[in-house]
Amino acid sequence: MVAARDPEELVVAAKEGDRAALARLLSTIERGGEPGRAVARLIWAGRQPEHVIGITGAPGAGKSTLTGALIARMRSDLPAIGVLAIDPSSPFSGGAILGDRIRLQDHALDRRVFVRSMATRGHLGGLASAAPDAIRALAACGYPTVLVETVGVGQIEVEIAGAADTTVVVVNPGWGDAVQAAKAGLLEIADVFAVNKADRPGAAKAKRELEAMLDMHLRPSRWRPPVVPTVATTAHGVDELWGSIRDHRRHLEDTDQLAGRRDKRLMDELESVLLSKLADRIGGMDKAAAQAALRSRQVDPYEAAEQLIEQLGPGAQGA
Ligand SMILES: Nc1nc2c(ncn2[C@@H]2O[C@H](COP(=O)(O)OP(=O)(O)O)[C@@H](O)[C@H]2O)c(=O)[nH]1
Ligand SMILES: [Mg+2]
Repeated sequence: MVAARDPEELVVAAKEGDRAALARLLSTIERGGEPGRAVARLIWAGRQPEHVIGITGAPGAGKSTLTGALIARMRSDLPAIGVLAIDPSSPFSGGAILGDRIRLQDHALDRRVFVRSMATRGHLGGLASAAPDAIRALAACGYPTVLVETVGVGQIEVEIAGAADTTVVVVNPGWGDAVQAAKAGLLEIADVFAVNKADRPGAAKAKRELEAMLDMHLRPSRWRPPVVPTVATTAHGVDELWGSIRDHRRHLEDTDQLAGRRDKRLMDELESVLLSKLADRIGGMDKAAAQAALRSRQVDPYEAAEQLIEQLGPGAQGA
């Protein structure tokens, strides 16, 4: 039963294993506003995520297929898995979104796998703050291991991918110059590389190129991302991929980096919430006087901005 419920009832039901309630709870988070805030507050104190695994890469690289194959493999080691598929909102990807849903539905009947798509529609800033809440909600409701599929193209997507404990960057053979990965910032966020579609020519070359890139750019003390060839469609290499993901998780724990990463993630989250709140308040400002002063050249843009910032002072009302 999913009649209108208040956030508290919804959270209680979702924590008790009511999947429809969890779905509604995630929708509430996604919509944001005061109900989203209320849910996020209730979830905050709940069970924390144990392992957040980001799967990122270009559209069509095979992220969803690989996610599906990984879930199947992970299920023999883990009691429950949450999946957050962050869909690009561009009209070009309408088909891909549908495709994702169908592939991921292989697991829809598995009660211990919870798959959720989240759209980036319109408000990217909103998504950046909704994703951590959604991950916490999945963990609090019995899915402490969470796979997050994102398209590693935009800044926000890379940020979300980088917010995982372990980030898998999916590339393909013939994807050619690894310099592109470096440019996209993917080299810094990769903890594991999957060279997917290894059934196609050029897989060994792609692996060699990536290894060479790592030789050049990696600090010796750093975790060296394993480069794992996979064929997501046949699950070839998926066992090794899961092994590398677990190795990385263990490495973080053994080197006391897990807590540090999570702390950094939380502080980043604070920054982005702060920035979006400030942006809201800046948007709502009465700028007429400062603009007039600027137009008549009484003040320069810096002074105009400083005058406006004073409006945000102690007396200013919150957004
Ligand atoms: N040949 C081959 N095709 C694959 C492999 N993995 C995925 N695909 C295909 O690549 C296409 C895109 O896959 P999808 O998982 O939707 O990619 P995503 O956009 O990164 O999520 C689909 O047609 C898949 O069947 C693979 O390992 N080998
Ligand atoms: Mg996909």
